Amino acid sequence: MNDKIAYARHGNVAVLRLENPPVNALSHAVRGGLMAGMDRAEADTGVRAVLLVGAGRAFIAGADIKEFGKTPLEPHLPDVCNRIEASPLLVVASMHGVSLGGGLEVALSAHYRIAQPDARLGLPEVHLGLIPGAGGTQRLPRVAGVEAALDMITTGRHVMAPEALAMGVIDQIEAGDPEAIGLAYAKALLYEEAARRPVSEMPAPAPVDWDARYAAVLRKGRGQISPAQAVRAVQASVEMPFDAGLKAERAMFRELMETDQRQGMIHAFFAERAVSNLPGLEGIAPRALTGVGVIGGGTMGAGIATAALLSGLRVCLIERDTAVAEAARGRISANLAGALKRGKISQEQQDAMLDHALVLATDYAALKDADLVIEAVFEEMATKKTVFKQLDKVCKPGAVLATNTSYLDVNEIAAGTSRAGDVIGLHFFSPAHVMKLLEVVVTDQTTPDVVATGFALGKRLGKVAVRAGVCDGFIGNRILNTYRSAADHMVLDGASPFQIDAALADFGFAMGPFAMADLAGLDIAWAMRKRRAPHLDSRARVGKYADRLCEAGHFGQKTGAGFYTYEQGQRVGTPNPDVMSLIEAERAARGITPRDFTDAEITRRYMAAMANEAARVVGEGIARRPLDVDMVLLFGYGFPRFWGGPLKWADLLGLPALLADVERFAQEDVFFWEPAPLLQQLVSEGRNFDDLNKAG
Ligand code: 3H9
Repeated sequence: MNDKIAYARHGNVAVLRLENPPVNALSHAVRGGLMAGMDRAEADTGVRAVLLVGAGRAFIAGADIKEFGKTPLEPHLPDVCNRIEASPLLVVASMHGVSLGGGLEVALSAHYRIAQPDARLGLPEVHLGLIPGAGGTQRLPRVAGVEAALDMITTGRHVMAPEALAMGVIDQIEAGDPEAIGLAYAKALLYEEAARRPVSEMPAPAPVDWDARYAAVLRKGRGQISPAQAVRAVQASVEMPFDAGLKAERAMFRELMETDQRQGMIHAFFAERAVSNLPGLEGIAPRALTGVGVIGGGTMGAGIATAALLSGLRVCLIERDTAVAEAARGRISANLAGALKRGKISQEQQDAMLDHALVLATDYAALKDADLVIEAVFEEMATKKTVFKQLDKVCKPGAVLATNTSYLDVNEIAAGTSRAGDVIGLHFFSPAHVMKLLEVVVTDQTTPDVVATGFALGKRLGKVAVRAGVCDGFIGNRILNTYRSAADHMVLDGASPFQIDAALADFGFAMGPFAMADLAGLDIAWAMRKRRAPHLDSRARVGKYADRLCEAGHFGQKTGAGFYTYEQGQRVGTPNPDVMSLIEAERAARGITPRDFTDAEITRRYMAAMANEAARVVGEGIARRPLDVDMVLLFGYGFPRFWGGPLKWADLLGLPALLADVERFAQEDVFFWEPAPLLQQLVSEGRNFDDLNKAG
């Protein structure tokens, strides 16, 4: 026994209580303690049953992810599970909070399972680039059938206790103290002389069309391997005897453990949690937030207001006249109706938000009590400055004044007020009530408690908040601008936008840059190009074909045509036949002889441009750490989670290889492909981006 497993005797039941806060992860010590606990219970005269229960807020959240990538130490979890199941004693699991991954596998090794009504169960290993590796793919199909098991394992989705009961994964639901309930259940089972019930002895479930399932899951995963591999593991549970199935599962698990995808996804898991931990802000209390103001009720302002309402904040939204304000209310109402439809809020909550929590006004004076105001008006410095002048006049002392600008200089906006320390950028992504990313843009003068308030708001709204410094485009849009240019250059030199989109979708992006531009609206990038044109370095290459599309009124999805053409109401288009002739005309005018690009070269150039600019953003201190950039791209730009982010991708590729790419490409365009100083420095020191993450 050890300090991770408490042993107690209650009559003829032995209780093994896991005590490994915060979530009872199955670390080496816990696994050892469970083995020893089972030995002790079996040797303890008079004990007839064992109850497994977790202390604190969860039964077990799974294997200890921090141990992944290190040499696995005995006892291994599959052996612990088999040991539990094979016990001659009756084994009961009492589940509360979460039972995830190895946690559910331990429970499935018990002979009976009881759970709290709000308990959550799941096998989320695919989100870590893995499959269950301690019998989950063999035991779950035996208790719940192949369909339910495939659904849970390939999606990693969590299931609430009532659904788990209906699936046969648990035997009973009861509210109360997990240990007391588990004890009563174990005693009742003993009283009824219930038999041991090892899942491994249950009959194998019925087969399905495995190849079709494999192909469907592979397609849906956009290049992610583990969900498809999970289909093969479940197949083994049907086609092989239990022990052979376990071996097959173990082999697949070990193979996946060695993949880059596993590393990328585990990086994402920890980075998502580390991103909001802000060195230097420890102990700094955020300002109180009960009511917020939003200036502007367009798509962005309405989305921000919706997010704030959904989080329980009061919202005062300012528009220029009553008619426009009513249109904003319509947008918010439609957003909330979506939340109601998805079961996120009740009808009463929706009514309360619209009738009481939301106030629409046309006079800035209505903001006098707001704790924080977010401006979401037209992207133009003069307009923003006018708004901030008025806010400065009406807002109470201590109110946080935020701008949702996506690229303007927040220092300049702040300087136009008498309270620059209270000014911050809060850059939401559209639709703001859905997208998880929030860039918290900190100016030279923003005070620490205002920064803390930005992060507190992000947390309250359920966002992944990332600190960014001031520059054109902050972290995300600045890097986007660079990799979009790389795509543009490839189009000028011979690739088609459609080949580029397809290659990047194969890499795992939700969408390629041209399909994405169609979705965002080609007019947005067009306006940006016009804004930048006077400041552009003469060596910069910028294609004109997209301008030609815009001049013809093709702004992408919203006009039915852009790089692709869209049938009425369709979001997936077919290549616009006019695009290639525009591009060919431009190549001819520039004297470019087009050449072929392979898909691999397209991906390599696009990623190299992204990672090189990301390195520059970190080197300049715009992002604090490489992982901050990774999270921005993951949560705001459709970057494939299984690569962990552009700088994790760079680490996995190897920084010398990345630098060699950049230097090779620089032979064609020395201006665009200038290596980032930080990249050069890390290569010369033999270090990588993760070393910087670890250094904080
Ligand atoms: C597995 O089980 C493989 C097996 O099939 C086979 C093995 C052979 N390990 O998220 P939170 C930490 S794979 C280590 O902020 P919440 C987390 O880092 C595993 N640490 O809280 C954080 O630490 P810190 C399958 C873990 O309430 C703290 O706990 N299981 C683990 O929002 C609090 O976490 C999973 O994939 C872990 N397994 O959410 C479950 N889990 O405070 C992954 C959490 O230092 N975990 N921590 O930043 C989760 O989904 C969420 O963390 C959970 C709690 C829902 C549990």
